[in-house]
Amino acid sequence: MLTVRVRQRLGNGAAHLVIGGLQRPEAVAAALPAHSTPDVRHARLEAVTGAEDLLAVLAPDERRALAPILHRALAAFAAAPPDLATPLGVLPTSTRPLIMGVLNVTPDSFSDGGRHADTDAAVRVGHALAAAGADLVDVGGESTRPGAQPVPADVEVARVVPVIAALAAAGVRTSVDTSKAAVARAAVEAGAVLVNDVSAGAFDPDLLPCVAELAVPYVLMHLKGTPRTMQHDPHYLDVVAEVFDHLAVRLEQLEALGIARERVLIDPGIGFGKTTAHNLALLDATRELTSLGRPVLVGASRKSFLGVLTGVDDPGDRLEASLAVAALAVAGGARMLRVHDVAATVRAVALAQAVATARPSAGG
Ligand code: PMM
Repeated sequence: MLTVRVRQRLGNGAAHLVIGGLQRPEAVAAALPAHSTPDVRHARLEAVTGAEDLLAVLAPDERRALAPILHRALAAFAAAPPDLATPLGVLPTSTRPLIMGVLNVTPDSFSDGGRHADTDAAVRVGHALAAAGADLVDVGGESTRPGAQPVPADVEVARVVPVIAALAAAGVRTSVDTSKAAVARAAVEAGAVLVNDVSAGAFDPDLLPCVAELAVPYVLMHLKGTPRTMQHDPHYLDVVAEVFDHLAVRLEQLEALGIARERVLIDPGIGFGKTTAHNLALLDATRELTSLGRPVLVGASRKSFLGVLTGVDDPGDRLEASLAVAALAVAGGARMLRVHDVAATVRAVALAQAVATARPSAGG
């Protein structure tokens, strides 16, 4: 499949582009003028060129196929993405970065007491996240930490549905963090307005058809492997190119399954089958992901690479690093942040967003 990643737009109408899926990238590189500095790496063409100059050197069929993808990517790059419609009103992704507060309803997060006590405690935390400024409370009943074992669907439903129902009844907007169709369905029926799936539909073949039917927004995240094995020596030839192309291909597949692009957020999957170097390369490329024309979600809060970089073992003590990464992601164009420390992130993001929009031409 043809993919277009914009790395940078230059003032003279040219852009630094990476094109995947060309039939003969070397021949295209040879046909471009030297000042385009064309290069082919891992079968992808990289060049600094105007759109028309690039299209002019392609064979007619490939030109026709690439033109709409290229023009869409150039228009979308660094531009404000559209808002997202949900059953509980619009998520204003066009105007500001949104905050998704993390609410893990797993035994290790709410250890003592019976089921009812767990639910009450989780609902209280959900209210606190919303009061602190979370636009969405992301409720998950299965740990996706490295090494985590899967949980049966009925157990996951029993954990998340009462919490989502109670929060929704109180007017708190929730998403469900699940890769299972049965859980997604029960959660949306209980009031969740978005399905956040770390597997890109790879763990349960029924999930994507279910999301198409439920017609709610969907987070499409990149993950290499499974949570149980993903941190066993992850390897990429070019992590940014591979994550980007994976998301581009999956967006097409989603559309074919009836999940409109307009409903999808994309997420590079920080920490999911990635080393510290991979995570940093992806964070640095946040703006490039905007070429796909969808709001970018970044979930880096408290993750272990922040501990590696700062020498902080306890995830609860990684606040400063989490805030720094949130601010950098917003500066790079991220439009949703999945975080544990909502109040502090809201303040950090307000500052980052003020800088990002200070210049009238900054594009929101
Ligand atoms: N990270 C975790 C869980 N769910 N969902 C999305 N979309 N993106 C993420 O980065 C993400 C996620 C794992 O983090 P946790 O164990 O701190 O909840």
